[in-house]
Amino acid sequence: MIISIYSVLNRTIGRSLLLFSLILLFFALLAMPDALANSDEIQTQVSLGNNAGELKFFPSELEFKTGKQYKILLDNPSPVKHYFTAKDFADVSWTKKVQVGKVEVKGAIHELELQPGATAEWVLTPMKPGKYELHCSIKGHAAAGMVGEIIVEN
Ligand SMILES: [Cu+2]
Repeated sequence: MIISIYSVLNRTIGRSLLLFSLILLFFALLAMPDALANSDEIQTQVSLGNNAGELKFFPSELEFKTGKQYKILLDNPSPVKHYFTAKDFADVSWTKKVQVGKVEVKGAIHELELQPGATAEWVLTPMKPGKYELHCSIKGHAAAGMVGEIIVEN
């Protein structure tokens, strides 16, 4: 009788402890990739034009490393709308999300259009080294100098 109570208690405590540790492990694993990603995320600021109306990217040359996660903070301080168009670069990158205000857009992204005063965050990981072109798709802007280069190194 005593032995059977002991074994039932032992089994119950053993199981709940096991369950408890499994639940802990589950949440730890759940939280880990996010924590790792956030601590490794590299922020890069890119302005599309400036308030003087210059047709340029600031900076016009961007450098990335493959396999690292970047948060590209885009803003348009100029009086006209602009595009951040880098199709080949986008093709060799894994986009986690594009965030605009409280909206997160997931999936493949190739270009972003920013209205005057707009900001957006593009979180991505470049996967392949190379030199990729960047331009603004608004007619006449690239010809006027609104172009850039994206360099991805291993
Ligand atoms: Cu433009």
